[in-house]
Amino acid sequence: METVIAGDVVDKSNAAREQALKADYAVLGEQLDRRGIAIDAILKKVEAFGVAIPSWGVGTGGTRFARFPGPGEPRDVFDKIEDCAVISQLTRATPTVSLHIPWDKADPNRLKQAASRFGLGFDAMNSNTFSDTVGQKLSYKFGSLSHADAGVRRQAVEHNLECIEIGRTIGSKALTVWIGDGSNFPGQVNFARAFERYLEAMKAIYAELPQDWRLFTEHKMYEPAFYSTVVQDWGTNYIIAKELGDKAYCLVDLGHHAPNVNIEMIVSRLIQFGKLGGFHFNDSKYGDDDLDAGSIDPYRLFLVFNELVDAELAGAKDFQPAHMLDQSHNVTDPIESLMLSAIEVQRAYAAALLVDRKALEGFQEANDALMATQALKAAYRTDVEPILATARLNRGGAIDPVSAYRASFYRKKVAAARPAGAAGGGGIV
Ligand code: LRH
Ligand code: MN
Ligand code: MN
Repeated sequence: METVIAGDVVDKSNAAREQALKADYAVLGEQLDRRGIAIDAILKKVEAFGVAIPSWGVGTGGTRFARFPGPGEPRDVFDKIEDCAVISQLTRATPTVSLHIPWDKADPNRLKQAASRFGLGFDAMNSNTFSDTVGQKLSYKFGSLSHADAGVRRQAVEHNLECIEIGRTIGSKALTVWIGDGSNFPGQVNFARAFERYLEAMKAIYAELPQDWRLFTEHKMYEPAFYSTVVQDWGTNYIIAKELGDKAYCLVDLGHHAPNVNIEMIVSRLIQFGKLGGFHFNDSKYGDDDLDAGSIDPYRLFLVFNELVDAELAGAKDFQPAHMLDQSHNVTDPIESLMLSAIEVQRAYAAALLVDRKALEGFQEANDALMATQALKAAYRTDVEPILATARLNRGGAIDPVSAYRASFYRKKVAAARPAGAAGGGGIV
């Protein structure tokens, strides 16, 4: 397997940190032991944990107002895969890439080859019927899968089938459908009819889904439509998954809800009824901000993972959520941001594994609200960094991925080969 960052750069970076890490791991091990937790068991679970990198995340994003390209941005999907390989090599937490079509359209066999060179696989395929591409016959300006015109709907269905076809060749096992369909004015669309048309179109896509695939539908409250959106919330999303069938699940993008919505509770409901498909992890303060995971509200991320671990330990039915990031980086090097985001997601998982669930249940039964919430806080407050860093080290990654990355001068090197401003795909969504 090929690596992008020279082995001696990682080794040198690790050598300077390994002794301190060993000591920190031993101290944490002792602390956890006193709480009846075997640190090595947690380490094993963390080592097995993975989150997918969105191909569109490795380029500099932008806002509605401007995009400020950074040096050495990926020119095409093959450069994006190489950047993802860097993230994977240093964090050992991101074994897969999630592609977006047509942004990442290329010969599927070449895509597969490019990824397997670095030991990478592919997570869910993403279709795009929220923007028009060059040469496209009909426009999505007024919608796609719910469009009033059957011809547009057919075109959008065909596009999704093409995504499945590409995915089949490259070894993906899921399709994520997010549409921008909706309206900007009261009266612009008939809510029920638009949803009916959407369901009919989705049924046509579902009918072509391979046996071992899953279909994820992603809800979002608003944007680009600012009055109404066809798939606006988890309730509508649940209806969709129920209407379509057993292979259909809901995808939760953390940034797609109204402010203050209790997302961890949505997660719990979807798990309980066997319809949680996966996540787009990111963070936000106001809307779909696509900020780095855990950068604004790390406790919320922990609470989401508290639900996931609860389900994992309880052996919940049909429970194999896809973990994916979905972020846009405007002021940081996307590789650095994505490495730290993957680690934040892993951190939330590790901390959630430390919750004393038996004690928590006892406090809940006894209506001891204070102690119940402290049971969560005790886990959340534990600094699990020595576990995360040891997991990286054991698997050949970097104890401190950002330092190793900076020491490699990767960005400077690729900037010489990748001309400025040539980046494609991944805009303001
Ligand atoms: C929509 C979204 C969806 C898209 C991605 C680029 O806001 O979250 O997942 O595919 O952004
Ligand atoms: Mn998303
Ligand atoms: Mn989004």
